[in-house]
Amino acid sequence: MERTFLAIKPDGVQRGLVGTIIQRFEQKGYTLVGLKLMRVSRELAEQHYSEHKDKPFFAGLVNFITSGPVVAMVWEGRGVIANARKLIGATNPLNAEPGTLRGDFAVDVGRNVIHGSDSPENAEREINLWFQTQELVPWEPAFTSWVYE
Ligand code: DAT
Ligand code: MG
Repeated sequence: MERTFLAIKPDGVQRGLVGTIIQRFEQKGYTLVGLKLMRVSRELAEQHYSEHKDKPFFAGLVNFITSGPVVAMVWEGRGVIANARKLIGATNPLNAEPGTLRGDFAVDVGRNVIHGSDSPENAEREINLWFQTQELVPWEPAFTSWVYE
């Protein structure tokens, strides 16, 4: 089953959106297999966002993601990588559709509440970067046959 890495950014935690965000993915029918509240080191932030290291917003992005606690998560389910991105919405919340997390809960691109892996390659890379294997908990929810045919 496919897995993706999601992180509620410091703005989402500070604004009390942790429960709401987790609920969205639970209600969709996806399965939480990893979860931790943590402060992000500069080293982890720079590795996580390494594809953006030459962008003008990189320094601000690293400062922001290290500025407060983050909720790091791994979610599992059919199509979860692409569908979590759809539930999250466009990078710039001003372009994010209503009904998406960024569309409903954010305004500025530098305060867009949540991160989600954008491809199977990045999902694998980010899960391995943020989580140890023993921190991930495989389990089969009782609802499985009511979500999957
Ligand atoms: P996403 O988070 O949707 O995958 P991304 O990978 O292109 O977006 O960029 C990572 C983060 O960097 C994004 O969530 C917010 C910030 N960011 C992106 N583009 C930006 C810009 N033009 N100005 C300021 N911050 C930006
Ligand atoms: Mg990205």
